Amino acid sequence: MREDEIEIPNTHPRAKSLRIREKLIEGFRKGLVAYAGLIAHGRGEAFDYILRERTHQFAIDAMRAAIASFMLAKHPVFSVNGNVAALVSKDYVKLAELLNAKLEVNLFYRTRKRELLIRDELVRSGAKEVLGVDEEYRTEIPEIKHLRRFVDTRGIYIADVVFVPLEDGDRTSALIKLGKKVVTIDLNPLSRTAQWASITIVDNIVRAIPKMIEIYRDLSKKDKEYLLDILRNYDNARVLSQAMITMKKNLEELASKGVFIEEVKDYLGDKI
Ligand code: PTJ
Repeated sequence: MREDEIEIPNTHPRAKSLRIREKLIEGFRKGLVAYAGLIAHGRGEAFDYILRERTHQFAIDAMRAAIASFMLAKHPVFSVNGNVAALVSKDYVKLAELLNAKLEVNLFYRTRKRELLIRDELVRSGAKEVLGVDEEYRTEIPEIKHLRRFVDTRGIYIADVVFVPLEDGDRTSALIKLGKKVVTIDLNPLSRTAQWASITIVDNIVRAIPKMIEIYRDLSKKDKEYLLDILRNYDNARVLSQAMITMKKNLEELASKGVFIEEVKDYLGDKI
């Protein structure tokens, strides 16, 4: 057990969220997660709170469009960063395998050490091949200014559909400008990535990836026309609007009650 690790009793009202946080801290301790990854997680938690930590219909619609896109793609690639490796490594590898997608380590705060640690984590999670770590296949996307411009010639470089969960805005817009389809997961519908992406899944990655595996199992029984139909009817701007409206509604509902946590109400009794 880590020196600062806490035991989270099942009865703790926020046990689920605390366990996810512990996973990320553990990933940080192992060297997978960047310092900024901890900050990014906190931002995600805040938005998830407003979503009441549930997967909403708008996220499911986006997941269906994402799976349809990956199934129809010629070169689907799943990008992996520190947070993704720490939180959902096993399911992410599994989903990539089901969809015949390549896995590529691609870091914002790139160090050789983290690249290799993340590759090892993916291999431990069942990955047979991990791109993005082999200098021989490294090339640059000049449209991207920071370290994420280095991509694998067998991966993101030739990809037609790229999965970049928990991503920064610059690379998303650059990939879009290069004509690639970009799928993201981002709890913040206002982020530049969420706004630029072709398909934005506004949900916690921890809930979204297992749900996407479930959706794949359903869509794998459908024909090509059915998948194309999902994409013809998909509108990312509508999905983003629905996410923001849901957040607004949740806040309005909670605000109308003032104190909404039952325990607090019980404690304060007639003082409120
Ligand atoms: O591992 P690296 O070096 O590639 O760096 C990864 C981070 C995440 C640090 C880097 O990509 C970064 O700085 O990202 P941003 O710009 O902070 O964006 C991350 C987005 O993910 C934010 O909009 C968060 O709200 C969102 N987010 C954080 N945790 C989750 C999440 N979305 C879904 N599920 C989460 N668990």
